[in-house]
Amino acid sequence: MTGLVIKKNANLFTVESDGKIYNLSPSGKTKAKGIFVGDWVEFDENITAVKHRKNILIRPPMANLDKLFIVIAPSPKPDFVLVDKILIYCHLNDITPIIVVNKNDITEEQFINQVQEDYCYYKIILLSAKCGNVDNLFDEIEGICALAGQSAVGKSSIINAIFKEEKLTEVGDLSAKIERGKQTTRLVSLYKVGSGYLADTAGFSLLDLSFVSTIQKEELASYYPEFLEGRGLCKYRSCLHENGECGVIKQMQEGKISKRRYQNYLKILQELKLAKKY
Ligand SMILES: Nc1nc2c(ncn2[C@@H]2O[C@H](COP(=O)(O)OP(=O)(O)OP(=O)(O)O)[C@@H](O)[C@H]2O)c(=O)[nH]1
Ligand SMILES: [Mg+2]
Ligand SMILES: [Zn+2]
Repeated sequence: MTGLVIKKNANLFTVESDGKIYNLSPSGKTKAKGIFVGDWVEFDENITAVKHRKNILIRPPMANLDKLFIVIAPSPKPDFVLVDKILIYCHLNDITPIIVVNKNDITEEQFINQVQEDYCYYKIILLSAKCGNVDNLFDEIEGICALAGQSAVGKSSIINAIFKEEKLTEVGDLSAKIERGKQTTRLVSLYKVGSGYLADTAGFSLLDLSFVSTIQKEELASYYPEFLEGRGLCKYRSCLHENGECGVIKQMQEGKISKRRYQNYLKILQELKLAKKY
């Protein structure tokens, strides 16, 4: 049979298959440390094989992430370099990013307008976890989803609001809810929400973004969808879009590319260059 690993506890795995739950151990050649929450596995009495995975995250440890909600809020002041790094991470790992502006109850229009301008190539949704207004996010859940974002933007509040509305179905029934409360270790579990799964990553603030230093500097601009047109206009194909006869700079000056996105691109580029030096 085939199922989805929704929880891992040491060497014991909770697997969902056709709406049924199985508690399984790995068999001889499959090792526990090679199986992650989010993995599709084959099993009989034990887990016998792990199916090919499209991506793997180290922190939080999970596999096959389809969609990532990148949460920001007017307060704490957003770290947009961080947002852009997470977006690059999504592009690299075949994950659909959605930008979530939480704390809509205290958000000024100007803040939202700026975010919409900066991230016009991405889907943006507005929420207020405080007001229990999380339907926009609920409706977006499909496949395996998780939340990311800096501390205090409201990730735990969003997860709690979703779980409180009894929108937790089947797999995540009451027992799962009770368990959530006492989860002290940094384990990930998947809960069935709407037509997909939401990872309970309430204890995690950030992804492991050390991958950024492994990107080639020439490659970086390709992770900015709005740079595509401008890149075709640069004088040199090796252009890093820092100066000279550059289509990206030109488009930024013409207001076709967000200044903030461009300036933060330069910051990330500098970081790459520094990392490569050592
Ligand atoms: N006004 C307002 N405050 C909110 C909203 N959502 C969360 N908060 C507040 O923001 C603070 C941080 O919320 P958390 O849910 O703990 O944030 P977090 O992202 O989980 O933070 P970490 O666990 O540290 O990563 C709390 O004081 C919440 O009450 C909202 O929609 N509106
Ligand atoms: Mg939290
Ligand atoms: Zn250029």
